[in-house]
Order: sequence, then C-alpha cells, then structure tokens
Amino acid sequence: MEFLNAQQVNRYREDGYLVLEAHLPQGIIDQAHAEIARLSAHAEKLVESDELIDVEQSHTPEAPRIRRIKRPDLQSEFFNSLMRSEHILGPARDLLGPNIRMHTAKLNMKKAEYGAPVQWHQDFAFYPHTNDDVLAIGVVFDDINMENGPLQVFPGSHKGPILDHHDDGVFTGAVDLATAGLNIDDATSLTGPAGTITIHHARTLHGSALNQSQRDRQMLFYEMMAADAFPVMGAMTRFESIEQYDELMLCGEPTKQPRLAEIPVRIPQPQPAMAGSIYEIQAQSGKAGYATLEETGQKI
Ligand SMILES: O=C(O)CCC(=O)C(=O)O
Repeated sequence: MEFLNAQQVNRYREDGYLVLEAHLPQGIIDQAHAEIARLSAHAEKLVESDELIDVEQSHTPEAPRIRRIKRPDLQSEFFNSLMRSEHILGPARDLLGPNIRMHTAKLNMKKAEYGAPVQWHQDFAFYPHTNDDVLAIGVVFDDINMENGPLQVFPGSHKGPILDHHDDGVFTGAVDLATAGLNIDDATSLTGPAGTITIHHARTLHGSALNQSQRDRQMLFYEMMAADAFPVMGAMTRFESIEQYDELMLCGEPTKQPRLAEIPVRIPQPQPAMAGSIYEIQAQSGKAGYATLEETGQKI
C-alpha cells in the first residue's frame, strides 16, 4: 500500500466508496479556482453547449450558466498534471493496482442557485468493461455540505446488479429508486471541505441534487480503470488503434490481455435520440428522480 491504509482499502471494497477529507493543499485549490475562471470565459461566446463546455438549459451568452467543463485534462495543463500527480494516482494504485489507464474527466460545476442535479445511475451502466476495477475520483474545489448538492451514494450497491437505466427499451442513463426497491434515506452524502477527494466504484449507485444554496459546488471527476479492464461497449474512450489506446496509460504497463470477470453487465443500447452528456441523456428519461430547477418552479 502506498497511500491508503488497509482499513481504507477494506472500506472501499465493502462500501464501494471512500472519502479522503482535506486531501489537497490550499495552493492547489486556489490554482484550480483560477483555472476554472479561465476556462469558464469561453461560455460568454456560446448559445448552446459545444465540445468544451456543457451549459444549463437557462444559459444565455449574456448570463452564462455553465453546467460542466468537458475534458478539463485536455483543456488545462494544470488539471492534466493534477490527474497524473501522486495526490490522485497514489490512492488509485492502492485500489486498482500499478497499471492504470485513464477513461475520461469532467468538471461538474453545480453552481449556486441553479446547478443541475445528476440523476441516480451507475457509471458501469454507461461503460461496461471486462472487469470492474473501474472507478471515479471526485476532487472537491468548494466546501460541500448537505445544502449544495453533495455526491450521494448507496453503500454496497457496487456488489449488486446493474440496474435498469432504460426507458421503454431506450438507454436514458437513470435509475428509478422505488422500482429498484431503494429508499433515498439509505444513501450516504459525501461532504467535506474544499480539497477533499471522493472515490467511487463504477458499479456504485450515485447521484446528486439540484444546488439551490448560495454556494457553488465545483467538483472534478477523474475516471480510470485497471489497464486490463477493456471496454465492452459504450465507453467514452475513443481510439483508432491500440497504440492510441495505450497513450491513455496513467501509470504502469499496458496489456493486450483483458481480464474477464464474472460480473453483471447491461449494454447501454439503443442510445437515446440525443446521446450527448449525462445531463442530456437523462433529460430523456421519464423516471422520478431529483427535482430539476424547472420542477421546483423557481425563477430561472
Ligand atoms: O456531479 C455529480 O455530483 C455527479 C457526477 C456524476 O455522477 C457524473 O457526472 O457521471
């Protein structure tokens, strides 16, 4: 073990998530805020989401409302180096082993007063792999408490089935808790000060509510997997050749031998009419979930 102790590793294996409070130094948090401000300026030119930024439904160029900064690792040297730093890869290696490939990254903005919910889902439903040594590390840049939309998880759900993320046979990326026999009161909220990191297993059922508080909740997710977990279908990873795929290695050695585990898989097909970001995909679901801004009847 490089970074985590045996108790933390066991807790992750049992519960499917882990929180490392105040894990990052203040200097990194300050730099992250400066980078977010720099990348956000692009939204002033947008009337709709593009390949760099996903905007809220209520966005206008005059009053920009960013929902997500896409692929911050590609847009920012700083976020790229943070992903490759020991702050992130130290704990990741303790959970996934020495050989790790990156999958994707995204910075969910969840801004004060209107930041969109992310409906209940399991990442593995979006991108099944040949084994489930697949996880997401959430990096928290603002203090998170119950008011500003903490990530919520169902402990132990990573050991269960891949739940139904379809509506009328079409993949819409959201789970109905009641149908799955679950009660939101049994979910755990991952709160903590800026600089905290969360780690959740790709099969852990999770989501987060609308942010109606006066405080932003900006959180970056680095998603990665053991090098021998190969995508089955629906992965965000696009590659033309094995050489290009191997360029995604974050540490250790690549392999050409997928490890096949006996795990539940559901294929995220057919994709919905609009197969963009998770927000766009889930907007096509008719399932009950967290209230949206429109549903709360709030001023938009
Ligand atoms: O931002 C959040 O709270 C949840 C993020 C998430 O699960 C996702 O973007 O897939």
